[in-house]
Amino acid sequence: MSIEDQPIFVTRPHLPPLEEFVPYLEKIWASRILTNSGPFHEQLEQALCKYLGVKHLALFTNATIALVTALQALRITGEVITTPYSFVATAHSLLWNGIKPVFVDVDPNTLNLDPARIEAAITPHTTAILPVHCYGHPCDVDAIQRIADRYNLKVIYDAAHAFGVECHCGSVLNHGDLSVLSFHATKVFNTFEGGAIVCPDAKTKLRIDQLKNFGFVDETTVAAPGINGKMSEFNAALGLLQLKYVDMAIARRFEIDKQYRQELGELKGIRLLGCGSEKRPNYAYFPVLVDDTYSVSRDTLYDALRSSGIYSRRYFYPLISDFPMYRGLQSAARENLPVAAACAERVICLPLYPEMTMDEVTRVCGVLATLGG
Ligand code: T4K
Repeated sequence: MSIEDQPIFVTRPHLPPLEEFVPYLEKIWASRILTNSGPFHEQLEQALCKYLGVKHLALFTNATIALVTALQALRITGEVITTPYSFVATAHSLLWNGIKPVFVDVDPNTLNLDPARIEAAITPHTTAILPVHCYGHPCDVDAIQRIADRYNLKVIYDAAHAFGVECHCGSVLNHGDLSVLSFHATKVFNTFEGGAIVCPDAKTKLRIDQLKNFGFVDETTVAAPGINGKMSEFNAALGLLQLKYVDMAIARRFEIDKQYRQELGELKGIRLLGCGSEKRPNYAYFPVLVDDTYSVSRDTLYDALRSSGIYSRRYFYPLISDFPMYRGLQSAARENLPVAAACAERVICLPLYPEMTMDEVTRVCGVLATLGG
């Protein structure tokens, strides 16, 4: 198979040199501490707080369980305002808590929840807002907080894409009541599977730590119906090692993002999403929107890329509100979500990962240019 025929996937997880991981494994084997807040777990929580510039952080087995637990920790009930333009786990976390999602449309520039549309969706049952920093681009955190303060609502950010992102006032993870990160294989920082809740105070962190450990307060007391959301020592050890490389990985992502922008910037009908308002972006994804002025439809482009061995993804299509467990909701109606619906029909996330070569970027752009020319 020649280099031109090698498949290119939307992402490829960054991994450290295997030999550097072996000493961590030796420590685990020697101590026989495999999970339940072991030494690597504690070290990673501290190291991440420092790296991310946040006060408290609780590690989890993945972001989905972390989202479910974040809602439980703040005793959220009734209705929660959220975005239809996300990975399905965002809304699933509400259903797992018996909460009704209320979908609100997104801003056409950021594809994040549009603050101008939130107030109209608030009812006496609304208790919280669950926005997503989509593709790692910060939401309008100040506008969302103003609404939350006015109506006494909690804000939980799904920050699955926002590892390391800084907005105008430092880490974007310090906004809202809680933020949830994902360390899944496909993310900027991965621990194979993993996630975390960022929280502002030790009391909330204690409650979250209890909830992720079945609700145990001590050996004989269970205070709430918690879940098993704990991160194992294997994943935590890997996280410690990955952290040494994450700045390098983000720097490399920046170079690839730049190359895409140079090669695609002038291509008619292909709209690149701006970098957003972040002071420190993480270049988690490279979404492009295929407009009517492009020569073919989004799906024809998607198929053409596949025929060339390039496996882009339509994140986020279909909209969450179109899945069977959501589409009966009043707020899921298409007329309520015109911007999100249009973007879901037009978006393609092109491959972007630290080990991607510039030749591979050019190969991807070549397909777009040939079809569009
Ligand atoms: N909130 C938001 C906003 C999210 O985007 C996500 C997850 C969550 C919450 C929940 O987080 P977690 O509970 O997962 O921590 C992927 C991921 O599975 C998912 O984590 C992610 N969002 C979502 C956007 O993308 P798929 O179904 O597209 O993944 P998959 O397996 O097709 O992987 C994409 C490509 O990546 C593959 O074609 C090849 C490559 N790959 C993938 C994996 C898993 C590898 O090279 N190695 C791997 O191990 O959902």
